[in-house]
Amino acid sequence: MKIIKIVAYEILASGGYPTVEVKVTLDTGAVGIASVPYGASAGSHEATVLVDGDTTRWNGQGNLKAVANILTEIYPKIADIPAENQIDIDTAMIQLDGTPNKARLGGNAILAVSLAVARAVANSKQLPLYKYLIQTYNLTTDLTKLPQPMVVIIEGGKHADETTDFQEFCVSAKEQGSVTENVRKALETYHQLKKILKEHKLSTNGGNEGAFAPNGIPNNTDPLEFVTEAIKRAGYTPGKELGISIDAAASEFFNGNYELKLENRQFTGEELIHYYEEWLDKYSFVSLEDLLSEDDWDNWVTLNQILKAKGIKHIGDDLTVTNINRLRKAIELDAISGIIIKPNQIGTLSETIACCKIANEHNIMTITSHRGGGETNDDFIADLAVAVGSAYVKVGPTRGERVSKYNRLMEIERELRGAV
Ligand code: 2PG
Ligand code: MG
Repeated sequence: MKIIKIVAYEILASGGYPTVEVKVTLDTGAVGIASVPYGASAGSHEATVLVDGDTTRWNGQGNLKAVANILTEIYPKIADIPAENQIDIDTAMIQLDGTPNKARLGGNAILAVSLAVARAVANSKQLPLYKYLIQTYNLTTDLTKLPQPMVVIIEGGKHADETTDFQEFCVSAKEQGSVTENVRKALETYHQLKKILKEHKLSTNGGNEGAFAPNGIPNNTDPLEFVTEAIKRAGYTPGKELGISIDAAASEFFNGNYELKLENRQFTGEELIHYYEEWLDKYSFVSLEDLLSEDDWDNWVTLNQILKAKGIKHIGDDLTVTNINRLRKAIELDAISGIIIKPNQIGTLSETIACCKIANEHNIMTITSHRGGGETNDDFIADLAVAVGSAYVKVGPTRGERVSKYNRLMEIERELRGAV
């Protein structure tokens, strides 16, 4: 299959700034369209989101340079590579960029092309995207176990103003079972949470990811009480059907020390670990993500031993940034038991899947995740999560660009179970 046309342009992401969308046409007539998100609390080791810096438009956040790079540099470079040779296409783009973090052409430019090519070929072969990914990357995924919902229901940090220092409190499915049923249980919990927040005279306004961002909350621990209570009021038992996950996004409140502004407290890494330890037997945790800053390796290792003993998954996000080198280091040090997967942290589909493969080989749980800064309605990550066998998909509970991911996951479940 040959790529005969690539069109690239800016579209609007959920954060109100542009992002890149790409439309690839093959000589078979098949078309693939993909767009890429951007983070609000992006780690410093992530691939670059190339923005224009031209303050006369979009406050400098335009994506015209990335678009131009696709049309003038990337397309000519990959035009003669067969479209089904996804790894070759991704490798060619990585080499063309020539920087370690895709700073020259932009991770946004490269990833949009990478995903759109994959989708075009899947369409051409008339395969569901997840099946095409499984085939292309020789994945040995057990499709009887689908990724389960990890639903962000309270958000703070960089995702909302005047609320918690920690970025996300999630309700996570604990049982394998049906994705559709588990999405329902998690969302029933979300609706109960609204009532509980109101009872506590807290606002139920939404944050970036469509979760509640309660203004005026006095500390970072109350959300754990509220989510526990919401699970119960929805008719479930914390730790049985549903559990709690946190993403502290600690790099965002680390400035040499860890500063919890809401509580007016400063901690060293060791002190912060003690702060967290007090929670561990009190709440039904499934996983804890980025409780420490992105380069605080020693404390990550200490915390991993503590969480391992409690059977709680310890998840790297800004620590690992979907990067095989950082994942390998984390595995060697025994710093994590799970990893967040976000294609735009690394910038090509092939590198993303390589990272998932290494994680799977080392028994590191994968959680495929949306982005908090600006998402699009593209539901690629749902197919990706299914293809690589992620344990969870982490997405917000409301807003079209979030629910599109759960809807695709449920559609895949219906397809696989023969209900469509
Ligand atoms: C995270 C993500 C998504 P952001 O830290 O896990 O929830 O946030 O995209 O802002 O980095
Ligand atoms: Mg995170």
